[in-house]
Parts: sequence; C-alpha cells; structure tokens
Amino acid sequence: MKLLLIQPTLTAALPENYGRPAMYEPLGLGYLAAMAREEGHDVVILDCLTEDWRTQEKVGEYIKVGMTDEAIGARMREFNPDVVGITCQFTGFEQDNNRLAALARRTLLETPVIAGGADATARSVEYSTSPHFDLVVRGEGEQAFLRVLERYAQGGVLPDDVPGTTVNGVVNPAADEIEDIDAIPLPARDLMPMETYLEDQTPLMPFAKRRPIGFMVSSRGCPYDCIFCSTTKVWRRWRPRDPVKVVDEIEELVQRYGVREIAFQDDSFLVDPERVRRICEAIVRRKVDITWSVPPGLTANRLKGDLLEAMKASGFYRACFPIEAGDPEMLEWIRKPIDLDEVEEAIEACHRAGIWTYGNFIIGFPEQTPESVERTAAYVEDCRLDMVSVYVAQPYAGSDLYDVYAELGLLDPDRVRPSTAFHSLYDTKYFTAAQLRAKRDEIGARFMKRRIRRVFTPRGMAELWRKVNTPENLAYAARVFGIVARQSLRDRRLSLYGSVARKKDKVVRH
Ligand code: B12
Ligand code: SF4
Repeated sequence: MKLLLIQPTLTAALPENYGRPAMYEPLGLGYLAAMAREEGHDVVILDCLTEDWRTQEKVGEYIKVGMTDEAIGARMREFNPDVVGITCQFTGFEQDNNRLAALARRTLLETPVIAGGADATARSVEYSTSPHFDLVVRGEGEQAFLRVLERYAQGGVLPDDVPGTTVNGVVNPAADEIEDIDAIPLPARDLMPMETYLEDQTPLMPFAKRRPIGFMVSSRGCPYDCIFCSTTKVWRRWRPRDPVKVVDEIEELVQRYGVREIAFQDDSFLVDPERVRRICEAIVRRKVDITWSVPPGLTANRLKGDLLEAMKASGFYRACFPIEAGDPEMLEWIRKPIDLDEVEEAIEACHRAGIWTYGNFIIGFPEQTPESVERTAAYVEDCRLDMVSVYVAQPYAGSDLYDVYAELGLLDPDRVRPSTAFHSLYDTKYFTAAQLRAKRDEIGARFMKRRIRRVFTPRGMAELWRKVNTPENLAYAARVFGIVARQSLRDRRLSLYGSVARKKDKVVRH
C-alpha cells in the first residue's frame, strides 16, 4: 500500500518575519516508515514545516510556518496514498493537525486519515470522534499501525478493534509494548529532507559545539512522572537500546550525513549509568569522532563517580540539568525527582571535569505564588550554571498539570491556544500571561548579568580555564560568550529549543 506520513505546519504566537524555525527530523514517523517499508509498503514522509519554512503567513493573530494548503494538496494528489498518517505531538498546535487532516479528507476523499503522537494519544477520544480523523494509534506506534495496515489491506475497511487504537471514541485495550526495541529498524532518514535539517541548526541548538548535529533516541520512556509531562502516557515503561546498536546509529549518522555532533533526545538517558558507560566505551573503542549532549536533560544524582570522565572521553561536553524550580516545595508539587543539594554537587563535578553546564527552569505553574517564582528567580541568579533556559509552564494534554489548569478554569472550553513555553498565552491564578512572559525575560536577564560578572572572579576564571584547554574548546567558549553577550545586549532570552531570534517590536501579543 501507499502510505503518506505527515509532519504538520506550525501555527503559533510568533513574530512576523520569524526567520528559520527550530526544525528536527520527525523520528517517530521515521521509525513507522522504516517498519512499514520492511513490510513492503511504499512510504513517503512529508514534513510540511521543513519543506517550506520560508512560507510564513498570518492566520488571525498567529503566524503559520510551512507549506501552503495548495502545495500540500498537490503533493497529496500526486502521490495518491491509500492511507494518510499524521503525527500530532503538540497540544498547542492542534489547529495545524486538524487543518491538515481536513485537507486530506477534501483532497483524497475516502482515504483513511490516522493520527498518532503524544497529543493524539492523550486526547484519543476527541481526535477519533472529530470529523477529520478515522482512527488514533495511541502511544508507541509501530505494532498497532502495522496491524491496522495489514487488516485494511486485507479487508478494505479500517479495523475498529486493534489493541492500541481508538476508533469512534472507543478506546481499545493498550497494545503490548515492544519488548526488544533493537528489533525496530533505524528511522528512515533517507525519506526526510535531511539536508534542510542539517543546513543550519542554530535556532534548534544555539549552544551546540559542532555542526551538523544528528538527533536520535537511545531509550524509550521514563521511570518518573512529573506533573507537567505527558511522557508516561506515550511510553509506559523505560526500555533501553543495546549500546552497540546505539553506536551503530551514531556511525551511520556520521558516515552518511556528515554529522559531527549527537543530541540524544531520550526522556531519561541516565536511568542505567552502566549502559551509558558502555555507549561511551564503544564510541572510544570504535574511534567515532563526535561531540555529544543530552538536551532534554540528565538526572543529577546519577552522574556519579568516574562516569563523567568516561562521558567526557567519548565527546560529552555539556550537561543539561532539568532543575525546573529553585523552590523545594514547588519541586515536590511538580514531582520532580531531584534534590537541589545533589544538583549542586553535579554542577561542581562538571566544573571540575571541564564540562559546560546548562539548566532548565519552569515558572508560572497554575497556583504558583509570586514568592515561589521569586525563589526560582533567586536560585537561577545565584546558581553556578554556565547557561540557563527559563520556560513558562504549559497545559500539555496527558499531563496531570493539564487537569489542574482545567479544574481552575484556566483553559478555554472549546479550543487549545497555540501557546508555547517560550511565549505563553495562559494566565495563572497569580499572573497574567503577559506578566509571566515579562518575568521569564527578567529572570533570564538577571542570570546573564550575574553570569558575566562571575566570569571575572578567580573561581569563575578557574572554571572557565578547565573548559578551554584545546583550540576547539577555546573557539566554543568564544562562541558561547558571543551569544550570551549579544543576547544580553539586546535583552533577548536564552533558549535551547526554538529560535532565539525574537523581533521584539513585532511580537504577536495575546
Ligand atoms: C525532539 C523533541 C522536540 C524537537 C522537535 C520535535 C519534532 N518535530 O519531532 C523540538 C526541540 C523542536 C521540540 C520542540 C517542542 N516540544 Co518537543 N519533544 C521532543 C522529544 C524530546 C522527542 C521527540 C521524538 O523524537 N521522540 C521519539 C519518537 C520515536 O517518538 P514519537 O515522535 O512520539 O513517535 C512515536 C509515537 O508517538 C507514535 N507516533 C507518532 N506520530 C505518529 C503518527 C502516526 C500516524 C502513528 C500511527 C503513530 C505515531 O509512533 C512513534 C513510534 O513509536 C519529545 C519527547 C518524546 N520522548 O517523544 C518532546 C515532546 C514531543 N515535545 C513536547 C513539547 C510540548 C514541545 C514544545 C511545544 C515545547 C514548547 N516550546 O512549548 C516545543 C515546540 C514544538 C515546535 N514544533 O516548535 C511534548 C509534547 C506534549 C504535548 N502534549 O504537547 C513532548 C511529548 C515532551 C513531553 N513529554 O511533554 N520538541
Ligand atoms: S519531565 Fe522528564 S523526568 Fe519528568 S516524567 Fe517527563 S521525561 Fe520523565
């Protein structure tokens, strides 16, 4: 059968003339495509954002980035698929998912339209009863999707009882998880516009050391259950890949795509430190010349002993810590499994080892008081991190936080706002959305000011010295400080994900 797998456009509160957005290969679609291809299906992946990111149009108060509907419709007609699959990951961008599915309906008439991804999983009843979608695959998609295709190919009608699917509001039992995730073929990157992703990854990872950067996952799931995260609804159990297979994929990215850095996108990379050590040893043994980091973050209390040295020897250069709050009470409320003392120790261990440190923070939980936000702000200001990102809490469907927003009446009854953690559109009990955005900027600016002063202290100099011991490291340090200085001068915000370029005057206000 002919399958068209689509990553939608992006409509959000963005500045006009936004420039290049953060673009990244849709690995979920890549895995599905690879599996389907092995079963003999003819697959096309259409990334509507990446294939035409220069087309940016105003839609109401928001900006839509990516291919026009005419262009997408033409591609649909040209390929004329038997089944359309749309990845619906982000709650905030449901209007893109719906518009695309409606376009598929209009253009391809009887062709089934299937949804998958984090948002469709969390709201599978809503999606499957909407006029746009015929079926939702919940959670890990490979097995359920293939079974749906097999049954559809045999009978010519979509099955309504496959485990792991929701059809017409009926939630079938969950599918079994794939026990051996190494049996899944590598994502079909050859079906994606890799040259466009790799061309300029600055908006996605401004603080990367080398480019181009290859993105991959070395494990699925997370053993924790933070209140703001929906991951446990998609992946029920943490499952690792074999370190040898992980390094095979790194080598493929290096040899085939000229990748020089790896960004692991695992939800919980460090669950098994011994596995990480084996990945590092294999990188060194096989002489794979890369630098690497884990942007979603590392659990601080697992970065112990000589593991950090093993990581550094294999190219690890920057530790991201998802600290989220500087207020212990708030940490408990959000169920973040960290201890601020252990975080301090991990930051110090990184400085000693000459590893750059990065921290992620979230403010503006629905009932977070101004005093609690200030405790996080003070923590950020006083911390010894090299770089930080401050985000505003968001109601992602599937997270328990979404229910808290709903209970407090902070959500709209009939629509989801195209809000992001960088530019939030949600009020909370104590702040308006605009106040939270200003607070986020203020905390970033306070950090920058202190950070720049810190460099010129004896301790700051010593920390820096350990990180600039090779010409490449020196050049990297210069680049980091260039970005920090430019951003601080222009009062812009640091951001790991998403474009750092914010045209201040033209920001679309909610
Ligand atoms: C890498 C990443 C990004 C990248 C790119 C995302 C992309 N376009 O793929 C970047 C850095 C740009 C990004 C940004 C954001 N992200 Co992000 N991101 C991730 C991350 C860490 C990994 C994605 C990935 O590659 N997963 C691995 C693949 C294998 O899994 P998968 O995509 O889920 O696919 C599987 C299944 O879901 C399913 N499936 C998926 N699609 C389909 C389609 C069909 C037809 C079928 C049958 C099945 C199916 O089958 C796949 C294989 O099993 C995920 C967390 C996670 N673990 O998934 C968060 C995640 C997707 N991000 C999230 C969010 C919220 C964001 C932001 C909106 C944050 C913000 N700023 O407010 C931004 C903005 C997005 C944007 N477009 O600008 C949330 C989404 C939650 C929600 N309900 O909205 C997630 C789930 C994190 C979380 N746990 O909360 N993100
Ligand atoms: S935020 Fe991170 S640690 Fe917490 S549940 Fe989600 S993936 Fe796991």
